[in-house]
Formats: sequence, structure tokens, C-alpha cells
Amino acid sequence: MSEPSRSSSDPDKVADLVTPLSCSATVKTGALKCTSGIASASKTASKDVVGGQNVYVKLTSSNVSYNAGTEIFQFDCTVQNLLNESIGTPNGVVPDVSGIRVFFHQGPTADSGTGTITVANADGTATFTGVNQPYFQYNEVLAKNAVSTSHTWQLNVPSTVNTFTMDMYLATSVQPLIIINELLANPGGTISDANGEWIELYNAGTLAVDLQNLAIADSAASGRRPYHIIALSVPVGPGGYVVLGNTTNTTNNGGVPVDYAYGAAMAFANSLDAFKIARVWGTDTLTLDRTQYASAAISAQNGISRELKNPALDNSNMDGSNWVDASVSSVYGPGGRGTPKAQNAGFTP
Ligand SMILES: [Ca+2]
Ligand SMILES: [Ca+2]
Ligand SMILES: [Ca+2]
Repeated sequence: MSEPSRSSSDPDKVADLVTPLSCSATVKTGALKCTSGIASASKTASKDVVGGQNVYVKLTSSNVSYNAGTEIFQFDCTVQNLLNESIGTPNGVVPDVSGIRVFFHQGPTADSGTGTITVANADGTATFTGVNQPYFQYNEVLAKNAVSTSHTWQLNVPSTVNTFTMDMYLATSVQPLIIINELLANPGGTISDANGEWIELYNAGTLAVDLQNLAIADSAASGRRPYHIIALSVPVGPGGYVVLGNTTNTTNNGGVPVDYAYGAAMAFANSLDAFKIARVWGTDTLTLDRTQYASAAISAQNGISRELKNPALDNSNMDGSNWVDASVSSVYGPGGRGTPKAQNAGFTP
């Protein structure tokens, strides 16, 4: 086994930006309204800044108050994850030690009245979209629609300020929600094993994913084969399909539309084999999805792929009832059975 290493400075933590979460406050009445966003910009799940109030995430404030004596403007704030992907985690399971950070991109700045506003009780400052930006940190993994625990935010707001605004983003790890959706372990006819095996992946997430730098591996008689790091950009949009195979040569591979060729890095046996896709994280890898099979008669039939009935189902056992043989009417190339790069014929809503 070889496990790729990576330095602790995770290059994925630089982000392309989407619409900030924008909040405006009226100081004396203690009113706070967070709105915004046209979250139209694209964003890849291996990157890590999320914005777009009520689109990707939702900040909700309560118990808003202003103390004219201490000049503290205070409220309790929760974060809700509106993505299909989990946040605060690189793979959906393991918590990110950096948690979910809501940082100040711009402001808080007075809109009417005058005075300098500062964040009174930030959990820290760091460089996100600029240097020295205060942030509040939520140490949680939030699955789809989950709401965080409440965190009290305090701002120093001079009483000479009437209204102010602030723009925030979330800096967090996002789980790439990549599902192993179809697999052909043994090609049929004259197509060789070394050319015609393939795997279809489905992006069940809200955000686009680039498979580049993710790790794939399968089993071998001697244990797991070495990880293969996907070396090229392989974008897959939300609800999109992508096919990994031995070769992109459709004459040799039996007419499979392979998006990325892993060469000889993978080899699916007649029985007792497995496939996994993982994320490199620090000096380790974290599994994103994994499946296996034991029965050649079920999952390794010549020229017949195995299809997952629905990406939301447990796909860990290809021999099980959540998977189905590609139907006779699903033909690709000169005679393979399967639906590479398309919704499975066996899809069940
Ligand atoms: Ca194998
Ligand atoms: Ca095979
Ligand atoms: Ca398919």
C-alpha cells in the first residue's frame, strides 16, 4: 500500500467566492436582518468558502440587543447548512479541526452615523479573503439542513452609529458527495479486461466537484492496490455523471465514454473485489465512498454492468438488492450492457 502525503497547509483552503452573507443592523432598536444573495457563482466542493444567504447556508440571529452603556451590540447566531453535502468535515464523517468559520469579509461598517465598529469576542483572526479577518467558529459537522448550536456574537458599536452592515462568508471543509453508481468488472466479447473495465461516479451534491487529486483504489489478491491519484481536472457538476476507465480509446474499451483513464492502476477480479474513492487529507486519506462484491455470478458478469438503483441508497455491497444488472435494452458501443455517463436504467425513484 502506498499512501500519498500532503503538507499540513491544505491548498484546497483557498477559495473561489460566492455571494457574501450580508447583514444590516439598526443599532438603537436592536434590529438585525441578514439577507442577500444571488448565489450564482460556481463553487467546487474541494474548495472551502461558502456564501449565499438562504441558498447554500443560512445565518439566523436571535436575542438581538444593544447596551448603550457598554456599547455592545449582541446577538445569538446559528448556521444552517442548505447544501446536500455536509460541512465542517472533509468527507462527511471526520470533523475538521478548523470547524465552520464565519468570517468578516467586509465590515462591520457604519452606514449612517459615525464611528468605528469592531468585533468584540471573535474566536480568532485569520487570512481568508484578506488579512486579519475576525471569525466565529462552530465546531460541528452539519449534514444537509442541520442547524448549528447558537453562538453569541458581540460587536463594539459606538452609540454615534445608527445603522451598520457587515458581509460574511463561511470558511469550511465541504464533503465531496461523490457516489459510486455503476461498475463493469468484466467486459464482454472481444474487449479485454485490461481495456474495458469502468466505474461511473455520480455527484449527489449541490456543488460541483473536480476529481483531480482525489484517490482511487481497488483490491488485489495481496491486499489493496496502491492508491491512484487522479492527475487531471475531471469536473462533475451537481447531478452529473463521470466515467473512469482503463483507456479513453473507444475502439479498445468497447465504446465506453471514459472521462478519465487510470491505465492499469485498477483491475477488477471475478470475485472478492472492491473499489473506493478517497480524499487526501494531511498525510492521510479519508474514504468518500466504497463498494465491494463477492459473487462473480452477480456482480462480475461478462459485459453486464451493475447499477445502483438510487444514489441515496447504501451502495456498499454490489451483490445486494440495492444494485441491479444493467438491462438487456441498455446497450453501449458494439454490445456492452450498461449506461455509462447517464442515469441508470435500473434507477428507482
Ligand atoms: Ca482488483
Ligand atoms: Ca475484470
Ligand atoms: Ca449509469
